[in-house]
Amino acid sequence: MKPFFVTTPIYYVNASPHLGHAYTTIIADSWMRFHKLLGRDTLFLTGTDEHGDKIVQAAEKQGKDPQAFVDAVSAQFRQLWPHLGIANDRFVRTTDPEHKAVVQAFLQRVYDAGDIYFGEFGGHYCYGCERFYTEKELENGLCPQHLTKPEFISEKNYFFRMSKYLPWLKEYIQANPDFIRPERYRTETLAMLESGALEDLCISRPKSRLTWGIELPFDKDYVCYVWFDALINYISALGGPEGADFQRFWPGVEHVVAKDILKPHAVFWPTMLHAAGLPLYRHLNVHGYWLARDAKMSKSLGNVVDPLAMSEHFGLDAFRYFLLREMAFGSDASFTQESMTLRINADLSNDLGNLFSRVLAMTAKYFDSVTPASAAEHDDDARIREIGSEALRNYIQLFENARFSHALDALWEFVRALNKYVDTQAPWALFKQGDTARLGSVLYTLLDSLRKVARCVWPVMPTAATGMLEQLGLSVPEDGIPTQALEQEIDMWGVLPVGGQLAASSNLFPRREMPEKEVTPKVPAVGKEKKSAAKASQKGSAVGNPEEVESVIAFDQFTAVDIRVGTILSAEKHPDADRILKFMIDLGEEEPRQILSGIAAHYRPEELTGLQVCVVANLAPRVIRGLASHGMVLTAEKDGQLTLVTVAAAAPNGSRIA
Ligand code: ME8
Repeated sequence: MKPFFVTTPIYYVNASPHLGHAYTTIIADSWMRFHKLLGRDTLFLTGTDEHGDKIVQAAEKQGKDPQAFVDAVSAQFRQLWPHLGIANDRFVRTTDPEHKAVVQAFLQRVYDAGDIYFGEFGGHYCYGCERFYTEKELENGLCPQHLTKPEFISEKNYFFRMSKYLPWLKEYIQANPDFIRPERYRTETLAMLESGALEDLCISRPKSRLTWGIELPFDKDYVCYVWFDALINYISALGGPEGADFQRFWPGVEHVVAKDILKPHAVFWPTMLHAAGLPLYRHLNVHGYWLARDAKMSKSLGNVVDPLAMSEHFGLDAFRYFLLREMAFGSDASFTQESMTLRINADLSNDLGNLFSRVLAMTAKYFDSVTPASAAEHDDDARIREIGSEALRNYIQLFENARFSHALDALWEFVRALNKYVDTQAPWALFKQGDTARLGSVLYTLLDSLRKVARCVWPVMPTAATGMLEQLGLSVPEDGIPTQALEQEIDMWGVLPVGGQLAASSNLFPRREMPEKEVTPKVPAVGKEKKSAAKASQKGSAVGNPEEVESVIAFDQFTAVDIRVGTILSAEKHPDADRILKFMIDLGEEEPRQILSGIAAHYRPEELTGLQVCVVANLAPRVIRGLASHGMVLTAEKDGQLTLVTVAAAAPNGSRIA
């Protein structure tokens, strides 16, 4: 059986790990564990991406030198993973000397083959993406990722002849339908290739502009472009193309990434590998975004969820299960504590946990917690075994193909059928009738089935699965991996030894209380205040002035709004909307924000440059007539007259208003 090698993206160290990073890494961990259960040799790689402008700026902000800064943040990622049950075999850092050496050898190889050339170039540079965009790739003149206006930079640089390999890549993707999956991302990649927007790739940055990178082996005045450097981590962690691990693991590699980095993985990376004469990865597995408050979870929007806090609150296994089950791999999903509570209570506490504890309790009551023997065969037992075998077959097939949510759902068909089996067989009635033989068969069937379920869920919920197996009186090897491969489990029944001593009860997945509902502030529509106040007074509200009661918000609601001081760097009319001004505002961040405001009738743009204003910084971005707005400038309104809210004395940009 071929070894299985799974990778996550290497995460930027300009921000601390959040739920999005945890999701990809938990997927990779569960997938690795699943392949261990199939009996395969596995390797699981993650790491951190530590070069480039963004990192230098983040370090400067903290007054640290880049190396000290990257050491600290990389350690945060590395230290978090074991707390989330993540058992990566390797952790690669792009500042590792071994990684640098492999990147330089790769560059030299492609350079010697004639696929890197030196040329003058002018392009639209997005500092957020740290890359050049061609005119065609921009959307309304903006970077499609950050919705900001890139800067036009013209300089001499090195280029990778990517365009030479694009026709070959298109053919390869057409000939290998699941190379990029799910399908929608394959289609998106083909559309990119057909659009004609892709050109050669600029792979250097002059040291006059950036020194924090890997020096080009053929020109000491340049460093390597971060993406060219970062993608090579997947082979530098194997010791490079000449390493023994490369021979062993590379052909079976599965990359897991989110859709934000589709292009580098679906276009840059395969063409780079091909140009270096190396075989491609096996699959690119692309998932969607976790959304919070309807926007992609990201540090700049201030809507990130702390994975450690969630796993401590809900329980690690339940948290991992929720992530894999709730998001259909490939689509976006919303993260709320309500949905997590509902899912955990329904699937884990009710369907699985309650079933398991009932079966153990009945075995305790009727057989002193000793596994009973199964007597004569009954059609209902044969039927439940059929359902079980079918569910396991589907589970294995779907999990193997990165359809994690569907796989768990397929397994839960069996769990739900077992619950029905308890109800229809009614062991309590068999006990009353004194039918001990049939009672033993029913409980044996249930216990043996739950053993199967426990084995299947081990990749996702290793601690709970081990707990279940131990409560079933089975000894679990230290690494949790049983000797027979999971496929053999499909049609293998009657494995649980008769006479084993079982636990008398179990509470693996305690029920969760619904969190207090997130209250959305009720903003009364203009003209409605009086009516609602009147309603409140009719009801005889006991607390003070009814008008005040209606307008009260919780302190948390107030602090959820992130208002900051910023300086207007430029202001101009929106080209397609008379009432709107387009500002570039410095909020003390890495780059200025573009914010639109409907005050063109009240101010002339030229009088606003340099003014300090108050900005709601964590509002989800909106596109107004083709231009994006990343926040809202506060204004005061009286009788239709708008006045910008400003500060009484100069304050540092980014100061929080509270
Ligand atoms: O892009 N939902 O690093 P990065 C789901 N260094 N997944 C999310 C997410 C969200 N809201 N936010 C982040 C980089 N992720 C490069 C990668 S690889 C050679 C270089 C996850 O720190 C998801 O896996 O921005 C996404 O692709 C990755 O974090 C981006 O991490």
